[in-house]
Amino acid sequence: MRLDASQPANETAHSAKGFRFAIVASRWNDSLVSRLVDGALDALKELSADGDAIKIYRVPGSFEIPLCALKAAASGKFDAIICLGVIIRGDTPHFDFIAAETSRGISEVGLRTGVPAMFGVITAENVEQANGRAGTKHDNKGYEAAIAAVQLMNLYRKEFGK
Ligand code: RBF
Repeated sequence: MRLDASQPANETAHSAKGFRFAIVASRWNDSLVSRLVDGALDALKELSADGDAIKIYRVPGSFEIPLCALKAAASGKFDAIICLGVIIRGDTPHFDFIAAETSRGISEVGLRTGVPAMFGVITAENVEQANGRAGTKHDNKGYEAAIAAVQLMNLYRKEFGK
């Protein structure tokens, strides 16, 4: 399924207005991660997020994303946490450990705090593959993660009041 800012699944226009966002992004593979951050910012702007509603936290690598995301979620300052990173397999077995812990940790943030934590971490075999997922709009996992965050927050607010 493709996530589209202009045509949400339930045909109600989703807005980011009034919601507060933390973006937690890793510095490892910085040139690619910065494109994910830009993609997320573009999406939030398109969905009318307030100018001062977005805070960006940079952490060393993807492995460090979950703890920073947990602290941001637990602070009560944000309605959603958008986690962005790039993990490239290359030829190291570290890939599997880092990728598994990062995804498990991000999932745990949402379940522990009730604050949606979006998985915008690219796990790729090589730089070319990662490049293709850090393009523009729907070819950018940061853009897609931000759209998904706004859809979720609107869903939760409508159905559960928060
Ligand atoms: N962090 C990433 O975000 N992406 C990577 O592709 C990545 N590859 C790594 C490969 C090795 C061999 C090591 C030791 C670390 C790597 N890291 C990577 C950094 C990791 O997420 C973390 O910041 C460091 O291990 C410090 O805890």
